[in-house]
Amino acid sequence: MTATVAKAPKYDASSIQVLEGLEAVRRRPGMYIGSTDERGLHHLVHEIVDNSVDEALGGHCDHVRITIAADGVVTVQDNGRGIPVDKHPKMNKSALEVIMTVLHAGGKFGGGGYKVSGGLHGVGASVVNALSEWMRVDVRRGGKLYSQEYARGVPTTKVRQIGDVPAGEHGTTVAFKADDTIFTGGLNYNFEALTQWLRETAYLTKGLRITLVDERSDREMTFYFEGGIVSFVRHLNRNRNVVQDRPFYVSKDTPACLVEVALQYNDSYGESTHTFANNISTVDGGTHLSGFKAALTRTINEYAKKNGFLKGDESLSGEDVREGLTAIVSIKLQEPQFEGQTKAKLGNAEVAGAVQAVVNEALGAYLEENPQIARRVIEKCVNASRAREAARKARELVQRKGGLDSFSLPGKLADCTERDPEQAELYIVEGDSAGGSAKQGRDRRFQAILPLRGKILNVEKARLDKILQNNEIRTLITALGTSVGDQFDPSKLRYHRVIIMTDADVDGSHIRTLLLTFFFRHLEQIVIDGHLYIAQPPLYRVKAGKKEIWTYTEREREEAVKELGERAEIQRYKGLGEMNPDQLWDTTMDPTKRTLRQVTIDDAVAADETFDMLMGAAVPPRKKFIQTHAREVVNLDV
Ligand code: 2B7
Repeated sequence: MTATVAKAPKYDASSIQVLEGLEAVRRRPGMYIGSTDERGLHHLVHEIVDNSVDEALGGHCDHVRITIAADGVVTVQDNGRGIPVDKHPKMNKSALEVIMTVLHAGGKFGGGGYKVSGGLHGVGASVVNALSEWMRVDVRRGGKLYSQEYARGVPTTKVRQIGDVPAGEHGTTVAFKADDTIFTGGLNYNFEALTQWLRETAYLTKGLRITLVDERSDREMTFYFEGGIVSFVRHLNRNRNVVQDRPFYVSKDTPACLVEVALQYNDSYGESTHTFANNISTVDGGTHLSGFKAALTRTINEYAKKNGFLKGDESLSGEDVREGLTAIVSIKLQEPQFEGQTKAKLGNAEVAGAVQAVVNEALGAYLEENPQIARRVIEKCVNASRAREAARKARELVQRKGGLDSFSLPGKLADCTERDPEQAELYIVEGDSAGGSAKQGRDRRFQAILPLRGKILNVEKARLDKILQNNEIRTLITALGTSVGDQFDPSKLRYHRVIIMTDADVDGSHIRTLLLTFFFRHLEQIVIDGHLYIAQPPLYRVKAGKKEIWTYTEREREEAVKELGERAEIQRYKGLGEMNPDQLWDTTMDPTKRTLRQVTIDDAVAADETFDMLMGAAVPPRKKFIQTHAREVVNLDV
């Protein structure tokens, strides 16, 4: 495509304003699109696509197609009404040109209806234009094809009619090449990141078909969900056993906002509620979430009482009614206010009451009309409530018997003499024999050893009351000193280094995963505070004469053989039990020589996902990701 060279521009008041606006955007792009890295780059695509989504929300468009070309040009095409091209009376310019060149012009156009494009940044097409070395807009409207081109936001052509289109064809096409003097990291659009966002957008925009074509890698993906957020809920529950076949769904416009809620229970113990305002994911919740929770608790309690599921003054807590719940709460409103550090929490106060009223009414009616589903849901909530009560009693009982507090340290624990948690370490060791070596090899002044026998319970699939029946878990909690559940107090941790030491084989890795799951699920603060570690026993001993080298990787082994000569003897360690106490100390426990991996959580939500994948039923991919791989900490104490 060749750009027509601009004629000398005519400088009037409005064009000077335009230039100043574009200047401001180019000088401080971060203020408008957040950043100029990959996220910022994707932001450009979001801004343009959001305009198509708004057309779809108004019922004027049902397909948008996004193409990423090999040269970095992104083309977005919709079959909406086409941006108006007629003269804007005040500006004396085509409406199209105003929309594409005047900062914040968007708000003045196409009034009425809810706009996702006014969202978090909601800066509009003119900002994308200003940050593009080249842009072109084609409008199909009233049987004609119009077009205009721009360079860094400045028109290089007039809005021209360049042809005809068949009757009934209409829509807008925006093509742009981001300015690589601003996006200095390169125009590397990430297919996965874009599909993730587009999939979510398609769920939230019922009936809109979204196609992403990646010409760089010859990939194409189309998202279309007839059921909108009902499909979203079904998708989230796709690998679960559901309590009701069809999700509950309500959509209602209120003076405060348009409310849409879909929910469906499954037989797990977890909760998965996602909230959105104007298609923006509000991961920190806010007023729409509060309104939803309040309505759910109230409606279910009311129905349960009225129909004799609860005795006397029994009632279900919010947690009880959300056990096994999968829900999407999506609202659209005129002027969303996003709060908090990450701007991921909805602040509009009037929304809480609106969502609450809509859900109260519709869910109440749903329960009345579907007594069989209501019974199943409420029995599930009552079970949850009783289990929670049982867990509380079990904990109290264990505590009274001295089972979870540090006054009754388990017999299997070989404690250290050090009493200052900062100096003390606890090695959790797999099996009695390795435990024996560790006990003999350790420095008993500050190293405690807790041998665990066999596999601990898979905590992903059980509630706390059940988990506390497991002896190995009880022993571990007692040794840690923190208790668990609502009694959990991380400040009582007796050792500031808790080190998981398992064999370098499949069983060892399974036990390690089970332990990690337990820590993530029930003792998360210990992980967050950086107290959890994984020991790194060696894989080989390479020996020649009196010289021996312990190696922890295949590469180190090769190097050791080179160093000691071909006649070196290589011994592979399969289990901790194969090392004698001195060897275990030398290779794995001596603070001046050992390597520990610190376990970190980057993102709790994604941690869930990883553990679900590893341990539980398969669940949906969620938005965040997580690092469960531990960071390397070499010779921590030196
Ligand atoms: C708020 C501004 C940006 N706009 C319209 C009408 C349709 C329309 C648009 C659009 C991106 C890539 C292909 C309204 C709205 C401007 O005013 S923007 N379609 N699509 C779009 O930008 N897609 C419109 C009323 C009557 N006729 C047309």
